Amino acid sequence: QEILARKRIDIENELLGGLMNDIERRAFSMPAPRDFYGALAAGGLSVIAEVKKASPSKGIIAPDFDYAKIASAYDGGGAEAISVLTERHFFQGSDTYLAEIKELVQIPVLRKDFMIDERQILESKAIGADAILLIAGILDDKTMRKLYELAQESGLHCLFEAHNEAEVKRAADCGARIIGVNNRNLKTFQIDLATFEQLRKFIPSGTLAVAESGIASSGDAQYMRQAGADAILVGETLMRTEDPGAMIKAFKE
Ligand code: IGP
Repeated sequence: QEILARKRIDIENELLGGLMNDIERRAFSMPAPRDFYGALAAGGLSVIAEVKKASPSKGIIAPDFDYAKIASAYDGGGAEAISVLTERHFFQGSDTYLAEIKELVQIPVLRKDFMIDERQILESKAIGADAILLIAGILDDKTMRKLYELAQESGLHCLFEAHNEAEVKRAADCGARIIGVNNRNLKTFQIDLATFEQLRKFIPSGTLAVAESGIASSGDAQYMRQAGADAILVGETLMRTEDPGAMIKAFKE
């Protein structure tokens, strides 16, 4: 709730301050987004590697945060896509990180943020995102559909995030082609990898299933794959390792 309250203030400040025209202009001058769905659907276990400096549950994860170096290591290390936190106050993210990383890498880039307002879609396009996150738990059906529709008009793919059966079903009913199950409860921050396994069966066939959060070893990655994950989304573990490429490789074995 606190994160969403801050997000609303951010949106008003940035987007209402006469900046919307500029964002629109930039959004429409961007090249077509990269194919996030296609990157994940290529077969085997795909890895979405996350660039995240800090989080509310873990505090500072990467004190000497060299996001360009990390993103290059992910790209060269065989990740299928990169997720970049852009939320400022709780994750110490930035739109600039995403924009710079997009220029640096070849693979699609997911904007990891709390999308609650229509204006954030064009903003995402303008900063170079190829895909956005839609968290079912913070959106009502009407807003989720509207954001999805606008994203599709902008050529952005959507990763829908769910944490219980009802949310998976709402995302599926909305027409989601990629559904992520967050193993972390966003209210308590508790991790339970069995969440993915329990909810996988509610994700329709033909829809990509992404296991998110708490993946700390190649054993965890294998568990997610055996439970039916097409992709895993890994942040903290990859941020803390010396050799992200080796770890991505181990996840896929
Ligand atoms: C990554 P982890 O435990 O590997 O660092 O988790 C990712 O799933 C997590 O950052 C995340 C997230 C979110 C962050 C999942 N859903 C929504 C912000 C907002």
